[in-house]
Amino acid sequence: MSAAPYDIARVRGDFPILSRQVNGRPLAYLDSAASTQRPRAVLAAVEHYETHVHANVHRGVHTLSQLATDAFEAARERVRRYLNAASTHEIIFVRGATEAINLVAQSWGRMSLKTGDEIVISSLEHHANIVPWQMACEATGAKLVVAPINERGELQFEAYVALLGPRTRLVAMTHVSNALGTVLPVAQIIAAARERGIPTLIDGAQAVAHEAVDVQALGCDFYAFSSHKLYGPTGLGVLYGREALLEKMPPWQGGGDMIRTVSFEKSTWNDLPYKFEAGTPHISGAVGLAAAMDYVESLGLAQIAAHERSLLAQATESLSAIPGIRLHGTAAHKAGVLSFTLAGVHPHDLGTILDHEGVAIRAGHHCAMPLMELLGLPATARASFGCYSNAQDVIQLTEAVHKAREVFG
Ligand code: C6P
Repeated sequence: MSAAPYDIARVRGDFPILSRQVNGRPLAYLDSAASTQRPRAVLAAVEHYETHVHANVHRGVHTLSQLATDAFEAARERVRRYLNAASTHEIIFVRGATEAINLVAQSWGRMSLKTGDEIVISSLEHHANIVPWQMACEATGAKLVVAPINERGELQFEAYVALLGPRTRLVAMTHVSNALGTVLPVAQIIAAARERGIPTLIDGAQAVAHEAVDVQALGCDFYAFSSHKLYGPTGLGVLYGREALLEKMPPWQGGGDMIRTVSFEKSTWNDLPYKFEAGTPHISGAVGLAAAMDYVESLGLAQIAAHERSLLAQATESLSAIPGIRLHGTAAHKAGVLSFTLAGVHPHDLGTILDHEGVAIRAGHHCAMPLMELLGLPATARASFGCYSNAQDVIQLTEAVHKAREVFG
């Protein structure tokens, strides 16, 4: 971890896109929870790979194929180190957090679930950690059980524990809420499940870029995330799975690379992790993700988190001072996500006006429709921070919200 002071000007200089203008205004990019921007180091690693190395992996005997395979497998080892997984057998490359969760729901779910079984999720979940379980429930007769939150958007821990019973087969919860920014106490959530012999899946899509994750210390069975929310390329994600569990699970997609032998009568499966990686993978994506992990660790995850916390405090204070603003999600432990509404202005209109001012936020239900319904909101506006966000972004956001009030006032 870096001990150097956090040099935000230098960090911003690493991200070429931040120097562009949008609608004639400097870009204030406050949509990192949807997708982060990429630093030069990631762009360069992908370009180098594509320019000098690319071939298909695991298949050819020729030099480039071997170099590409080496690069891809080195990226897997980089991910293992980032998560402190015990083995590269536990690191499966997928298309994103969504596909990682679908893999578990389809493979583990079909193997393990039967009528009357229960899967415990929380009210804070993204659709990616709801719908795959609903599909698995439909196929098996299991049912979804939802742990409640309080008015601040925090998990009601005692109520969660009370839901764990002899029918609970899995706890699947988010690490950080994308809509409210709540950081869930995942270590305690996992511990409570483990005490009862219940496996756990953590959706880390909004966590991996903001705090160090150690899957062995956490003790979870599965951990899912997307590269593009960690300053890496789109179209790539990771499923961490505990080896003993992955060994038992059947493959979920068939094709090249995931087999050992194929005949017209029967096929047999490859070893981990390839059993779950059918077809040609996103090789340059993995190379880019490895570079992104190097980059993030060179800044220091603790330093990034502290920087984002100070921006969250600044934005919370300056937005709260605007008449008609309501903040949604006021958990004691929050990541750099600020959801808000402005009286008399639909969040989509707010987003459009902010865009005219060069401020990129997200407006909508944030793929968390059940949560929005619980909060009695059709949508919110959401500003979210990354390692490159700065105080000027927050000032530009605040001024743009004032302008929206004038327009609609
Ligand atoms: N949230 C957001 O703007 P994918 O699309 O597979 O990369 O990630 C899905 C996903 C899963 N879990 C959580 C907690 C998420 O936040 C997301 C993606 C984006 O909030 C796009 S909806």
